[in-house]
Amino acid sequence: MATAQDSYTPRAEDKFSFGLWTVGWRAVDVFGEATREPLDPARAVHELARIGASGVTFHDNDLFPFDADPEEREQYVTHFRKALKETGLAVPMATTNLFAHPVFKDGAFTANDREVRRFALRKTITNIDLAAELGARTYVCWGGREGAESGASKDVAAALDRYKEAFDVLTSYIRDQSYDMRLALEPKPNEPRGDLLLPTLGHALAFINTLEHSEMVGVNPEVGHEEMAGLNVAHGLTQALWHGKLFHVDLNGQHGPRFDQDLRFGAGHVRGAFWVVDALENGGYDGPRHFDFKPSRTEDDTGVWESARACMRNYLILREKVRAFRNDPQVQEALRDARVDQLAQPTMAAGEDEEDLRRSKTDTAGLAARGMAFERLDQLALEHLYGVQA
Ligand code: DIG
Ligand code: MN
Ligand code: MN
Repeated sequence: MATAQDSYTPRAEDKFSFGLWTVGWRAVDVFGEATREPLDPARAVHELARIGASGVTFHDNDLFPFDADPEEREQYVTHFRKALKETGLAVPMATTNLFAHPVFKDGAFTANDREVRRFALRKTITNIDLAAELGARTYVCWGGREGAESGASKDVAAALDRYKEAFDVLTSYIRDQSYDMRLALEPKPNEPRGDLLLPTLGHALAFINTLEHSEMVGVNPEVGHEEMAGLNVAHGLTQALWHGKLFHVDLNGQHGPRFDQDLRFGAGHVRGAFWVVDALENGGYDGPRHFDFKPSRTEDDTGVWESARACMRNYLILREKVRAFRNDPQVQEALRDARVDQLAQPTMAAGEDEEDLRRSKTDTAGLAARGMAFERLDQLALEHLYGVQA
C-alpha cells in the first residue's frame, strides 16, 4: 500500500537495514504456533527495498535449511543474490544461527561438549565466507545459548576461555582471508538461557580487551537487551562509542525488565528511544540503523510491512525531534544554565598537581546551594518529544 512521500520517508542515506529473520518471523512463540506463512527471502528483499530500506542482514539458516547440502545451499544463495542484484539492496551484516538447532541446547562456542564447539566454529567460518562474498563488513555474534540455568553446570571461567578461543580463531581466520570484516558481540542478560554469558555491554567491552585481535572486535548493542537488564541504553551506546567499539546496533522497542519483546523501534520506551537517537546522531555513529524486531504475532502479511515501515518512520520522526531540540535556542540556554558544557573542562589545570589541590579552597556550602536547572532542560526535551516545542 503506497503512502504519500513525506519527511519521514526513508532514503538510501538513512542506511536502514533489517534482518531477514525479523519480517520473516512466523510468530511462533513459547505458547503458540505460527500465525504467518514462511517468507521467501527474495520476496523479503524486494519488499524491504519497496518500503525504503537500503540493507538486509541474515543468519545462515535464514537463507537455507540447517541440513542443506552444498548444492542445495548454493541454490538458496543464488536465489537471494538474484534479489539483491534486482533491488540493489546491500548486505551490511551477517551472523550465524547458533541457537535454534537442538545441537546447541547447551551453547555453541561455550558448550560443554567439545564436538559441539568445533561444529559451531565450522558453521561460523563457513558463513563468514558467504558474508564476505556478499559484502558484509560486520559479523555479529549473539551468544543466545551461551549460558546456563544452574550453577554447577557451567564452569564460567573455562567457558570464557573457550569464548576467547573462538573469537581469536575467528578474527585470525578473517585476517588470514584478508576479509574487510569485523566482529560485533551482541550482549543479552538472559533468554533463551536462564543466564547468558556477556550479559551486558559492560561485560562485553571488558571481555573484548582480552582478545588477541581486540581491534577487530566491537559490540552490537540491542536496545531491548540493555533495557531487559534495566540499563540506560543511550549511556551504553555512548560508552561503546567512547571506546570506539560501536560497530553496529540492533534497534527495537522494549518495556523495561521483562521477556525480550523485540517491539518495532519507537514502540517501547519512547523517552529512551529519543535519547537513543540523540546518542547515535550526535555521538558520531556512522553505521547502519539496523532493526532487529518482531512484527506482532497479531499481524498478517500487510501488518508485517506496516510495522517494518513504522520502525523507519519512528526513527526519522525522533531524529527530527532530536535535531529540533539540539537546535532550539532555549535548549542551548538551558544547557548553559545547567553547566553541562563545564564537564568538557579538565578537572586539573595544566601543570597542576596534588599539592595545588591541597592548597585550593572550595565553597562547599555555596556549591551545594546552587541549583542545577536540570528540570527546565529536561522539560524542554519532553516538550520537543510531545510535539509542543518545534
Ligand atoms: C537476537 O537479538 C539476535 C539474533 O537475532 C541475531 O543473531 C542478532 C543479530 O542482530 N540479534
Ligand atoms: Mn531481542
Ligand atoms: Mn539482536
